[in-house]
This record gives sequence, C-alpha cells and structure tokens, in this order.
Amino acid sequence: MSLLTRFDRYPLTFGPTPIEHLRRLTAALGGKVEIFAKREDCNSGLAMGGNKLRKLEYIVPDAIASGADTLVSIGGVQSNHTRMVAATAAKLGMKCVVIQESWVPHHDAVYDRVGNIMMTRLMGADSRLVEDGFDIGIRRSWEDAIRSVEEAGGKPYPIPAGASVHKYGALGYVGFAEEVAAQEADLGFRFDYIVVCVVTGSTQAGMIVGFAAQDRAESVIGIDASGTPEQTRSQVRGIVDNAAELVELGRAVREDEIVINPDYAYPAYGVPSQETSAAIRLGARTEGMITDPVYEGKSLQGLIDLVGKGFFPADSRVLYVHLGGAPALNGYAGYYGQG
Ligand code: 5PA
Repeated sequence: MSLLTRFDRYPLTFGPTPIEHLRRLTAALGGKVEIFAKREDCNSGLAMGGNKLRKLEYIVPDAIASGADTLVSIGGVQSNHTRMVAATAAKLGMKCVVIQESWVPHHDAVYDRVGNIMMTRLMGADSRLVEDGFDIGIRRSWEDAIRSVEEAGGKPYPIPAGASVHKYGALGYVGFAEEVAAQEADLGFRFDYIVVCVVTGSTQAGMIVGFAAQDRAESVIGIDASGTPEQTRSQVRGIVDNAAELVELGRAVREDEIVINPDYAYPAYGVPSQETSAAIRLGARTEGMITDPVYEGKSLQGLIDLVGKGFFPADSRVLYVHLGGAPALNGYAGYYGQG
C-alpha cells in the first residue's frame, strides 16, 4: 500500500519517468556493473522539467488551499528550482517572486542572462538578484521577499530553497521509491544501488523514507554537491524525521540508512572539477545524456569513480537518478563552448 494515499497531489509531471539501460556507459566503465538511469530530467513539459516538479506536486494543493496569489522562493542565479517554481506559477495562473543569490563563485559573462534565469524571466517571474553567498538554510532575503509581497497587498506562499524544508517537500520522492519498486516488478529485477545528487536534501530524504519502507534505504547513495556536507546531512536528517512521521512509516530511520558521500563536491558548489567535466563529457559522448556542472555532473562523477574503485560488487545493477539541470550549462560556455 502506498504511503501517500492520504495526501493530495496536483499533477505537474507526465507520470512515471522512464528507466533507461545505459549500455555504452556500462561498457565504458568496464562492464562489470550495469548502469541504468531514471530520467527525472524528462518528467514534464513544464519548462524542461526536473526533480522539483515531483516535490511541487505535493506542495501545490496546500498553496491553492491557502488562497495565495504569489509563489515566493529562492535559489542561486542559475537555480533550477526557481525555474520550476516560475513554471508552476505560470501554469496555475499565480504570480511568482524568486530571489537569486550569488551562490556560485563563477563569472561567465552571461551567467545571469541565459539558461535557467532567462526561462524564469520568460515565464513572467519577478527575479531579484542579491549578493548573498551559498547557504541551503532559511534566508533573510527570502523572508524580505515574502514581506514585500504582503506589503504590496498580495498573498505569498513561501517555498524554501529546493522546496526542501517544507512540510510536504519530501513526499514526491517517497513516491519515487514506490514508483521504482513497481518498475522493478515489471523489469523482473531489483536495483542494488541508487545514486543521487544531494544539496538541499528533500530529494534524497524522500527516497530514504520511501525505500526505508522497503528496508533498503542504505542502498541510496547520496553524492553531495553542496560542499557543505555536514549542513546537508543534518538537513537531510531533519527532513527524513519529519517525513517519516508524516507518512507514518512506523519506525525511526537509522543513522546508517542515511548515506552521503562528500568526495565529489570539490572545488566548490557550482564549480566543476576536471573530473566533473570528464564525467559530463563521458555521459554525453556515450549516451547522449546531458548533465550539468553543478549537480548531475558531480553525481555522475561520483558514480564513475565509485565503479572504478570497485565500490559496487561485480554484477551490481546501479540506478543513476538524473534529476535535471541541463539549462545551467548555458552559463558555462567558458568550460564547454568547444565541447
Ligand atoms: C538540485 C537542486 P536537492 O536540493 O533536493 O538535494 O536536489 C539536488 C539537486 N539536481 C540535484 C538538480 C538538477 C538540482 O537542481 N537544485 C537547487 C536549485 O536551486 O536549483 C535546490 C538547490
């Protein structure tokens, strides 16, 4: 039985996302570990989709019920999340205010005019650039934005960074775990590991709770891309506890069920290492699968490195969860303009 039957869901996605066997990447990595991808990046027609829509499906009913007329959220200049909030507001006929902080020490000349932020503005959101640096927590600039909507006579609905520290923020990815189990039943096998990028935490936290109900949460390997892994881990812990109670998991999630690998976020959030760029190129050249230097390139780098190190036993089946984010590549022409 689903853990989510009691919760309202407002559909923003096409439905279950495809699972794709990455045969050429599997071969390029030696062929001992079978690599599959779950394509959350192809989940919707809303502004190129991505993981935030799965979360927002369980937040929108609350936003509508609140009588709000403006969604207010926050992220970096090239935030995928603020793009998804802007798309959701457009689809609902609401207004949208998004704060875009200077999270990334990266200075491409068109960084604040292309990709995510361009689409965010195209969809009519009021996108406000501020100077504050990277922090996944609750931010003053976001609280100021909420107040500014109220002062202008509007009714804001606050959505925190990555829709993570929100009562319903993890539910979408609890559903993801149930969706994977149903797809495994059709495929006739189970995945031994699930690899996922983690920053603000509710994607992995939701998966942990959903897979804890199947007694395999520790097979979810979070690859930190924040560069502040202690803060990310404690945020994941808090979201896990809140979500486990909300869905009535019926037991506490153990510390060893929360697996976060901090080894691939270097040199900084939003800045690719040479190994990140090599991973992005390998994914693109073997599978035509496009990943970005902020999130998915780092989790792909982690997957590749862990295969090389023999972390996954021979014949393991590994599910790489592609959460979206390719639009940010437009802000990195200095790295990838020539391929
Ligand atoms: C993001 C987040 P969580 O924040 O739920 O841990 O997910 C990490 C993640 N992959 C992974 C992609 C493509 C993402 O966009 N993005 C944030 C954003 O503002 O876009 C919340 C940070």
